Amino acid sequence: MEAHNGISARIVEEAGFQGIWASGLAVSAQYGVRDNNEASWTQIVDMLEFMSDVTKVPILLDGDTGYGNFNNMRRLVRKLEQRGIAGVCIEDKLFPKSNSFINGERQPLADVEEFSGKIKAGKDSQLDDNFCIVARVEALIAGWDLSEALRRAEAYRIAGADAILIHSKSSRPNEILAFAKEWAGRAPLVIVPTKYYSTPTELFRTAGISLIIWANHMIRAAIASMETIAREVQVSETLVNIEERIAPIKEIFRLQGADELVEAEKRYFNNGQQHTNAIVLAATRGDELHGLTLDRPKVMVPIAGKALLRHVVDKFKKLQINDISVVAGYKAETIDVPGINIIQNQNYTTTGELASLVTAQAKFSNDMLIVYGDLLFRSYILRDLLESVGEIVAIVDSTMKSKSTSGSPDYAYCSHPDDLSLFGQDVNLLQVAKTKQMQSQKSHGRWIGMLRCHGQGRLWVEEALLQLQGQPDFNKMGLADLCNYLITKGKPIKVIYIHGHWLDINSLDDLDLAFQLQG
Ligand code: SPV
Ligand code: MG
Repeated sequence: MEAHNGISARIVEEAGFQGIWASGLAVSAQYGVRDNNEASWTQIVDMLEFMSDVTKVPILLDGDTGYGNFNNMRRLVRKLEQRGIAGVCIEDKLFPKSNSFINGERQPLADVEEFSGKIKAGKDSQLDDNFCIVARVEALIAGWDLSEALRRAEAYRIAGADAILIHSKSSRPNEILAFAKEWAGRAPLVIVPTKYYSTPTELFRTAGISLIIWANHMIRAAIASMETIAREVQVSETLVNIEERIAPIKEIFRLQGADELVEAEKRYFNNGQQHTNAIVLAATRGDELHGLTLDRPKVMVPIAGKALLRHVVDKFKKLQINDISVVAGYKAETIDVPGINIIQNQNYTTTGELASLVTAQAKFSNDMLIVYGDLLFRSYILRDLLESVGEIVAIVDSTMKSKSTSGSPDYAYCSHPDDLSLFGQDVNLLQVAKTKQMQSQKSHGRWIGMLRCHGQGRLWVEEALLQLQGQPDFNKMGLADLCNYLITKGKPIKVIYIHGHWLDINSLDDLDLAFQLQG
């Protein structure tokens, strides 16, 4: 089957064809030029390289007349072999050739001796024994009779041609069948039934034809489709009528092998680490913001002219975290922040943070951030977290200066207080508790609602969620419960201490503070 570029070659191979015809007509046409050697031979070979890169089946180049004399032929064969092309077909006409279906009978044929020399030169140049040279006999096209066609075919066979392509422009197969009969299997026969297409293929099988080339049908299919679609969109000025009739974008990605690149990135990019993704919990209304959250969730409340969630998402994007999933619940449909993947917790009225986290489980990765959606923070906090080592790492504010009078803060009890003399030592989280503020002085700070799970950390979280889901109060549980469970199971959670520069938004007072922080 004909193909004329990388993607058509891939399509042909996928359809199950055992070989590809790199048609001179079709490759010229996709360049927008005539089939008269207007594209240079190196431009043809460049295209073949793309075709060969994306396929495994043999490609037979329609090499026209070999692009010159025996010397050009030698160089062509070497270049084709270097690009993994299986063979070349050359026709006994003169350079620059014309397509056989345009005034074929007016086209002069090559001198038999000269053309035989070209075949011999090609065969002598090939390094791979399997490389094929097909000699194409144009005698019937140019108005000569069967005996001239046979005389030429025999000369080319003796010169070393691996197969003979006998071409015909008749709408009946008679002259091809007559040739095949006389030829009597002296070498494999190849035909191009473009004009005598109504002949049953079985007839060619019984006549001993070895190979049929469907020579131009991919380019014609593409042209017909492109003409229809182009005209329709131009006239209708809309895509709505054509969308269902054309290949979806994801089909292009599939044919291009986009998935392979994603896999390769995991292996080779970013020191072999997977990219970091973020899961943002944003299902609650934020009752304490009163009228501000009547028709939108807390994360959509504007701060300094921008929805709270947009501040969070911008921080992620600034640090190249582009895979961001937001678990939404209350008024989920009002979340219109670009570049995020929204996951719905349908049961947000009766469930808590861990239930929301479970809805995002398909997005878990070996390097993921889990954060509250109502956090404002300076970028360096996120950067420090991304540079941290440890399976699970939590950010704790040891100053507690940003403590909110509203909400229910998560106080952190750690293995060591924030002490400069400890610099470089590991600090582990021992417990997170929603303590009354009076007692909070005994804690080591506030956990800000930001976790990074890395490597094993993901598995630990998955296991913990599985276990906790079996408990009757699972629907009430929050991230703090997850942390505490992990700690009791002996899974260390490392602590990075910070000193302010963040805020969670729970009340109208927090909004005022938010202006100061962002400002
Ligand atoms: C081609 O496909 O370019 C061919 C076959 O040479 S034909 O157009 O039938 O001559
Ligand atoms: Mg051709």
